Amino acid sequence: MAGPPGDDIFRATLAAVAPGTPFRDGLERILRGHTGALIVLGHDKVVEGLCTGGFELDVEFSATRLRELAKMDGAIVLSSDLQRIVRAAVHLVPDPTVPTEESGTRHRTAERVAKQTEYPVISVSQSMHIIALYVAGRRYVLDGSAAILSRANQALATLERYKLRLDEVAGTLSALEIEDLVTVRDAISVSQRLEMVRRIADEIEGYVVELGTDGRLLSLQLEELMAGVETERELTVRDYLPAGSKAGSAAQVLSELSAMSPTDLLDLTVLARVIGFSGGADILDRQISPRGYRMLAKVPRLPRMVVDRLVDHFGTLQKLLAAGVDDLQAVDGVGETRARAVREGLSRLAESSILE
Ligand code: 3AT
Ligand code: 3AT
Ligand code: MN
Repeated sequence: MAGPPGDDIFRATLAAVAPGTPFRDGLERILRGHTGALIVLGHDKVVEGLCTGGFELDVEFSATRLRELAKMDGAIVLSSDLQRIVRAAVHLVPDPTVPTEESGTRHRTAERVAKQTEYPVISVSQSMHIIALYVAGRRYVLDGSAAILSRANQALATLERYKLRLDEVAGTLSALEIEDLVTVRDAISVSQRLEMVRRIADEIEGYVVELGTDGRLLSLQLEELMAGVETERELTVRDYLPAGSKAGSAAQVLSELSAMSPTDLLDLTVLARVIGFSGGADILDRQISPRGYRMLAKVPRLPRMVVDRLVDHFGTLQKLLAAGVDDLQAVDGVGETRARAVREGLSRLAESSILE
């Protein structure tokens, strides 16, 4: 999923130090023992060039070893796969011109080494009693699971609210699609809500990573709320992407949607342009017709490839709704049984949508 550069390494590091990992166990031991630590999560020539003093170890990583070695002054250097402790009691000498906003020598060193080597660096502060992670240009304090869970549960409540609203606008869109009364506003409102849901879910995904073994329940709840959302996000764009638009392919539009600023995302006119609609102030009131991807995806047991072929053949949802079993069979991969299933599926969807 799209995100700022460095997001991948940030999340990967959070996962490596999440509750339930030996690494986190070691950090908690250091915190409880009231010693500090400075740990470099990777080793190469650049790191080696910053190391003076201390001693070479090259032993297998373990939580207790980490804690014992942290009792000494200096830094601990781990192998890049985090499986081995390469050096300990090292005095790190990073380039002093690398900017840092920290004050204590440990934290200044941590920030500089992270920037200079591009490996994540962890500091455990003896005086402030916190674990901080320096990675991809940012400083991130690792909280306890209780604090993260309370933030995560707030985000989950927001997701539930957003999801309810999404279900409302998506239901309205389905009803309008059946009657062929869709305007640009109706269609992109659904895309907007889908994107908002995706963003908050992505935030929760970050908490799941950070929580490690303490995030299992949260992960299940997230999965349940997000079932089918990603597909719907794609199909809505494919249904309405203007033919030959400058906006590019559906995949391009989707990645642009995820890159929009929160303010732009709230502005339906801006959103309409991103999806490829052009025109003046009345752009939102223009009538449009869906191709039928989103509706066909609701027909049970219809393979994606067949959905694509049906849309290629008929072109619009209205033509699909008007097609008889014989017409449907003209499409590759659609025999009589499947044609009946499509016919019945669409009729059922039409009835239930109008009743809403
Ligand atoms: P002690 O015998 O423990 O006092 P030490 O040589 O073991 O001395 P530490 O690594 O424990 O030294 O560092 C103690 C403090 O000295 C930490 C920091 O506040 C200060 N310090 C160390 N090196 C520098 C430096 N280059 N610039 C400023 N302060 C420094
Ligand atoms: P605390 O919040 O007190 O833990 P600090 O940033 O105030 O951290 P200090 O100056 O008190 O840091 O130094 C504490 C220890 O940090 C001393 C030494 O063991 C380690 N340390 C500091 N600078 C370096 C360095 N350049 N290389 C390796 N270890 C260092
Ligand atoms: Mn200090």
